[in-house]
Amino acid sequence: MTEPASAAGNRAPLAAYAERIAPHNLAPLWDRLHHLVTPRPAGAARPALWAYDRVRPLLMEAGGLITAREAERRVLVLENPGLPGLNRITTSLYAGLQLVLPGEIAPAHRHTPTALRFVVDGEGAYTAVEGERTIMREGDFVITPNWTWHDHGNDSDRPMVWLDGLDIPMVQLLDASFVEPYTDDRQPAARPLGDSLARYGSGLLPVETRHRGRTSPIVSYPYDRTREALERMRRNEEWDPHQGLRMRYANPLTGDHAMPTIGAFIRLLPKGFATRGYRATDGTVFSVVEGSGRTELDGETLAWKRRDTFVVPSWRRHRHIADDEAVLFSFSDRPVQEKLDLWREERD
Ligand code: 1HN
Repeated sequence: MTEPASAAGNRAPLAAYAERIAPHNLAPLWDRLHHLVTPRPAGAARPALWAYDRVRPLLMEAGGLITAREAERRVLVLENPGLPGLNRITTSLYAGLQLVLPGEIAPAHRHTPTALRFVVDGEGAYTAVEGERTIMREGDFVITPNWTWHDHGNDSDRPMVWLDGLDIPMVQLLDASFVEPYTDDRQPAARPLGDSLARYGSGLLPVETRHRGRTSPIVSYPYDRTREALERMRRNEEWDPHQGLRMRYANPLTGDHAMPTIGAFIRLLPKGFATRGYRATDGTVFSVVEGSGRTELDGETLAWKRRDTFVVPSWRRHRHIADDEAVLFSFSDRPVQEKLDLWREERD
């Protein structure tokens, strides 16, 4: 057998071959293998920070240009600078900052992506999910399970801003996107305020009712309860050198993550605390609830303060340093990676 030309360093016949097979919808894997399966995560997402004091005036300006009703959702998409035009903050997640002005409503609809809201600024607007209204306050974590009717409104006298997190890129990947408008702007209130928290959030569970779906039945995890849980745990000084004190929002029916596709976490870092180097495969979005500090990644520093949003991509080694006592909310695709046996972490 004669040696192929490529062994002698002549790649021209291979290039010609690749061109010739392309019209047949064929491609040589040997040209692509090393990009296709990389030795480590090699996504294009970059670390980035959105300082709230910069974004807020721009969001308010949008408030003068378009109503929540016209926009359907008046949101500034937080687009990762490494993924321009893709509406992604990480490879697998969408995030945006949403503004609802006093007196406005964002009309009811439902869709197959799952959404979380994390309240950044303001108090008194509501989200209604499947007939249950919940009044939103800073630091509250609110869930809209996929294919549930939801609308927002602001009956308070202050603008309300929250961080939206959705699994849209995952739904796109699976090509399973559906959206439907409700027949009315608002859905009727079918349950009293605080109903789901009362039923499912007290360490007790209703025996006779059956909840459907994989998402937590709790619509809102209010910040006062979250903060109290952190405060009580801190008394035992349960500091993990890599995490500070970190807790996970859970589905009380299963103990699993609160949402099947998005994991949400809250963490307390005492003043002056510096976490040790850490990396994991779940690219993570952070919202600063309290305090200030910085996150150091190899070669980059993100300096953050209250209400800022920042992102640490997959497998980027980083450490958080708190200047004051800090509380960080975060979310990622960790539940999906865990279910697929893909999730990894590395601790220095
Ligand atoms: C959506 O329904 C909301 O309900 C927010 O507030 C952001 C981004 C893309 C698609 C649907 C909301 C969204 C969204």
